[in-house]
Amino acid sequence: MQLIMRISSSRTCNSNLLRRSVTTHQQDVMKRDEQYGGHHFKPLPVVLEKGDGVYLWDMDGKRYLDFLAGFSTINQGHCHPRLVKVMREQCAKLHHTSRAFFTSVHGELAEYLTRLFGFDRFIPMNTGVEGGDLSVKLARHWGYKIKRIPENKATVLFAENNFWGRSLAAISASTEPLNYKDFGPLVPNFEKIPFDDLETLEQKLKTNPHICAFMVEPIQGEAGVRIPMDGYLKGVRHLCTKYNVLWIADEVQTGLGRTGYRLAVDYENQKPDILVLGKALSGGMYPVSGVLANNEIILTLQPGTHGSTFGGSPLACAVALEAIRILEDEKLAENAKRLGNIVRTELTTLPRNIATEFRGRGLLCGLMINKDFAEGWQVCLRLRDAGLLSRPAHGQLLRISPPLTINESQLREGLEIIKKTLLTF
Ligand code: IF1
Repeated sequence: MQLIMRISSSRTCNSNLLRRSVTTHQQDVMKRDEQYGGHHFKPLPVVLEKGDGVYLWDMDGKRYLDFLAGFSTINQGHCHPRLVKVMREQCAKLHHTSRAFFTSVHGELAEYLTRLFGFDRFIPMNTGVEGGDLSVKLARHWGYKIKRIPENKATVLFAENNFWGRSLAAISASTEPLNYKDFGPLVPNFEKIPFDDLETLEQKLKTNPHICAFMVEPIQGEAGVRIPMDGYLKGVRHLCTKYNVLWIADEVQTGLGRTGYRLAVDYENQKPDILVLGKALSGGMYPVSGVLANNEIILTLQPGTHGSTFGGSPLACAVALEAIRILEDEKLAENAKRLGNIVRTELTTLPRNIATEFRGRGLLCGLMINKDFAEGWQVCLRLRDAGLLSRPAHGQLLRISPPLTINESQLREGLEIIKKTLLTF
């Protein structure tokens, strides 16, 4: 009974958020979702039906600029013709075999990625969290087999406020109670240290010889586009090498052109031991993630120690290969770098009573809306009405992460919408 009351009250609460500008047509769809779906995620009230490049359309044909890009997944833009073509062709030819057999496209992708990023080997998975999970497994395995850590003693370090997904391992690494509270017991031997703090990192590495890895995002995404001080990545590399600990870089959100570099670690020309990719690895066409590392790490895995039904399927590999080629051919990292500077120039002119802070590198940006001015969610509703879609992080940080295919005039159109909406709120 109590549960029913809670469900119905949350439904009423959500309905209040449906502004009049959303048609009853769309409201019906949202109501059905709320009735039959889980209530673990709160979508912005708009029902989307079509995407093309940097634009999205709702069920009623209203067009929006997409300034979220599926949480930095749609780097190549919606329905990129080259991706659609490969998806169709591979689908009609051979979509799945499982890794029980060889297919040629798996090796083609692995060869391309290892050459591009300078690692010996690539293991494909499906989602970002599986990539993170595999990287932790690899680090522990390396810890026992190569570093000779005593059985069950391997410890993994994480940065506070990290986010790498929702699995039990990922939430065990989380420092956000909403993610892990009442989902325990959690995975043991995961320790957390402050992000952007080399001193504490060295302290930990010095005192605990059983640490096998430090996993960190080069720029923390979910934490609110937190950019570390210059020299942090170089320091992490130096300390991990010094103490014989693997550096796992979670580039699921920051990688593949998003920050104006092929990888966010390229900003400081650093190379992690294990690189995790996801999201834009497939341009959002199909879930593809994966892990890159050298022989010493990946070859610790013997046949049967890891696997995935879908990971590395011909469809996934063909889509990922084309998605990466698009990023390279269209020089999307360069575009992100150039346009990111325009975003910064334009949005830092907003008065502090409206926006207190701008954070960004390339097209991974966030604008901190002053809480006394408006709630981030309300700003997103107004932006939606004005034809631009995004979401806040932590209530107040307006995410600005459009597809990397966006051109300057489309970007300026979006920035004008944001500025005008905020200045006439
Ligand atoms: C949610 C944010 C983005 C990630 C990094 C691994 C994963 C993610 C750095 C896991 C996933 C997501 C998932 C989604 C919201 C989202 C997100 F809001 F949390 F910050 F992208 F902006 N590493 N990020 O950011 O990848 O398994 O989901 O494919 O779960 O709420 P996944």
